[in-house]
Amino acid sequence: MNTQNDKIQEVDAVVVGAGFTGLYQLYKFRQLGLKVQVLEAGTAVGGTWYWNRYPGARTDSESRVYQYWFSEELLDEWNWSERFPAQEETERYLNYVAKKFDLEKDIKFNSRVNAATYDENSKRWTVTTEDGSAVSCQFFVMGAGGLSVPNTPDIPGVADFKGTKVHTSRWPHGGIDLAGKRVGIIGTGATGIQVIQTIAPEVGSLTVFQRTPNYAIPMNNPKYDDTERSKMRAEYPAIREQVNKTFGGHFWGADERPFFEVDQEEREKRLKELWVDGSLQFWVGSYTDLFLEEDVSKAFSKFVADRIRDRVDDPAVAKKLIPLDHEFGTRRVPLETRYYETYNRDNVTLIDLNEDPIDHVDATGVVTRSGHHDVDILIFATGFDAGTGALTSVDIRGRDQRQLSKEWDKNGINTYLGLQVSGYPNMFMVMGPMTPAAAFCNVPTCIQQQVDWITDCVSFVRNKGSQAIEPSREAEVGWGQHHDETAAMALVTKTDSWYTGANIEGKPRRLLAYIGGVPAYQAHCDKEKDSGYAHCIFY
Ligand code: NA7
Repeated sequence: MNTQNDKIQEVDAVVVGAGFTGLYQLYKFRQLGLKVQVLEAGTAVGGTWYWNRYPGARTDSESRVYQYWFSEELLDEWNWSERFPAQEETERYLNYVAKKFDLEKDIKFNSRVNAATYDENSKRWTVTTEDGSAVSCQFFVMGAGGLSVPNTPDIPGVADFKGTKVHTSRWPHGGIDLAGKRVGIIGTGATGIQVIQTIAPEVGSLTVFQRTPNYAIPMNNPKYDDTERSKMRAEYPAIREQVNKTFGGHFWGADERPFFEVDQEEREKRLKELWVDGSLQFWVGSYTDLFLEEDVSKAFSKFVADRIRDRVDDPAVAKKLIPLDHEFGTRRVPLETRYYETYNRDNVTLIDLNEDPIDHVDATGVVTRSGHHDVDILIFATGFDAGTGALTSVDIRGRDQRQLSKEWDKNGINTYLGLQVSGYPNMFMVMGPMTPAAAFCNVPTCIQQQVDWITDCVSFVRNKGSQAIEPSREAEVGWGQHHDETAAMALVTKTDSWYTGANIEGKPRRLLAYIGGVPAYQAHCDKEKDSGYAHCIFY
């Protein structure tokens, strides 16, 4: 191994990433008495909330569930200011956690991991970073996030653009002066929607290049005062239990009665109530068969489309904002704040790329079939290489020099419980593919469960006197089959989106996340643990 430093740092565990996962994994490994090195590409902690500092960035999960549960003191001390916190607040929270538990001393910043190699003789991993330094460890945890590798489409002429171009997840720390500028934005997913509704009043003009519209729900985001926070704290013990019992890791469960078997008056009343509630409950916590039955998702689509029409002045624009190629809930449903009204503004233009596609970008703007759109700033809200991107962008080599990215490319993705891969002993993934965490979960709920599982597993290996663990190939095949069977029932599998890898050219199409729900997933994980990791091989 060629490294800059002669002396390779030796630790028990390396954790990649200092976001929600990395901080908690470090805390938990320390409790086991492990020497840990966290490697983080950014200059500070925060992960998603460090990188995604674009205007309007905020969680679509509620603050009461978008947090850690491991410390009563932390739960007592931290005061959430609103129901759906903005990026700055969540980033501040994670910094607070890092300081409170003195985590930063074991985190190396500016350290982007580019390779990790397993040595069968020593049963250790060598993890290297772009600056050439290396760390040797027994346990290797990839916690670099499921949505962390930006997807910037290769549009002809982009390199010629003379203005400012930026991907939303690489928004500069000093911000971008947008006042009065001519801005173009490509992408209308959850991110694009947040940017568009936020910057429209500030910019000179905003041209939105939309390929696929989404069904979005109006966010109801009240501020919290001390009274509200006390009420919320009293509910924490119940919420902490509940998050692991609901399909999506939030605190509300869905009605399991078939939608069309519920009395019409009752279900209409329920939809209206959920609409006013203004959260993802309308989607994930309404009716279970919304995810399975097309006529149910069509009924939801109609409900939402009617409301979009009510809010957009120009019927021709409203029509473009209503999806034609998919039904409600079959792609990630964003929350919005006056997003649809944004299109009533004189300074906002919607370009429907289906009828007016982008031809190329030139020095001064974007050229579509209908002509030239002058822009000073071009924003790419074009999403991520989700689920697998963070794993395949690192050169990970397991036993016999096998290479993870090549294997997945050739054979498709294989994992056991989305936590481990056969042939890669002592490597663990958090938010990896084939787990609810990869898309269908309130992320902190799933991260905490996975980190707890990994910590227990590592503890077991050490107590057993073994040096390494990996899942059997049969276990991996079994999990893959179960994953695919579950996916086959879900409507999301039939729709193009990052959920199925369809947003990345050449990426094999397969539902990335496990859609059996959080309780079912956790039961599988618990069973493996309780069996003494019966489907794993020990060295
Ligand atoms: P998404 O949801 O993947 O959205 C990306 C958007 O960018 C979407 O509207 C895409 O259109 C559009 N896109 C991507 N490539 C192109 C090209 N080449 N031309 C035109 N438009 C393009 O990413 P987000 O960042 O919004 O959200 C990701 C997740 O982060 C979100 O679901 C939350 O969980 C948090 P398309 O739909 O592919 O037609």
